Amino acid sequence: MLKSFDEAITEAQRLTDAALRRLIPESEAPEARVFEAMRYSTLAGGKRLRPFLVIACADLFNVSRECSERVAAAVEMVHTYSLIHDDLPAMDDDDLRRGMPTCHKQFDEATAILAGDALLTLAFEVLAEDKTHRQAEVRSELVLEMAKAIGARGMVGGQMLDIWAETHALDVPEITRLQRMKTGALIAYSCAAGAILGRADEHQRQLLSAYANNIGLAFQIADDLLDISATPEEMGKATGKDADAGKATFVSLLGVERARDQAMILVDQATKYLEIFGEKGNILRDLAKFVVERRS
Ligand code: GRG
Repeated sequence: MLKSFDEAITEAQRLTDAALRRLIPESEAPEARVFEAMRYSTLAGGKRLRPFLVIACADLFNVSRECSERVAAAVEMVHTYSLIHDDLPAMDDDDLRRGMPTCHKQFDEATAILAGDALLTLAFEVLAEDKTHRQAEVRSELVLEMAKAIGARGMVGGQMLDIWAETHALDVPEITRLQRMKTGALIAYSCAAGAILGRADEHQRQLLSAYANNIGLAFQIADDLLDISATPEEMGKATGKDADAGKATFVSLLGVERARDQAMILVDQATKYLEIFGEKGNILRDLAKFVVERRS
């Protein structure tokens, strides 16, 4: 029987949390503090959107949950590392994340840097382990594509551009490139990972990649809209910081109405790429809508 969207996202959250608890054990060793900080930040909640994408895309190809939940947890580790480092005084200097003190506030700066580093490294360890997929070729592709998505040509490069944008006025194509790298690349990897695990053919991979690129941008536009309309309580973090810093966003460049329309167009386009998956694509269709309708 096909699951409802709410059941599917709750299940993905449960699987991801359980995998994270298993993969980041508590420690009694003198270095326990770094494990504590890793668990603190990864288990602090969050929508688990990226793990959900991994699991939902892998489900299209009937991948076992033992495999997809490990990749989902690895993606969430990378996402959490990026949040921990983004919150540091040298970057955004934020006090609140997921409704709780940021990692460096709860622990200290050095511990937060190390917890981020350790999560990033552990993610690659998990992807490379036998349990993630019995075929070494699949594991190697998961590792390679992750490295490409989050390095200087992907997420880290996007973050560098974001810092550069503090002193340079960006136009819409430039903001689009920045966001594709900063947030879009890990979202795209989440979908690609499901297809890699499922040994999808080239056509299926291209369709999922096009779907991911569209929802990645829609996600960012929705985030820009929430940044000016939602409360810090709803978002679990400070809001309005881009506007205060005079930074260009999709909303500042397009205006609220056009930004909202553009997000809806991207969601419509995204769902068109799912046609070949028939009913099995329903969860991903609902997920595309959730990305723009969410309140946090
Ligand atoms: C490598 C330091 C470093 C940063 C990489 C991705 C990134 C750049 C920084 C993360 C900070 C940030 C505000 C990114 C914008 C994208 C965004 C809204 C992230 C929050 O993702 P959600 O909404 O968060 O999925 P939850 O808490 O639900 O997981």
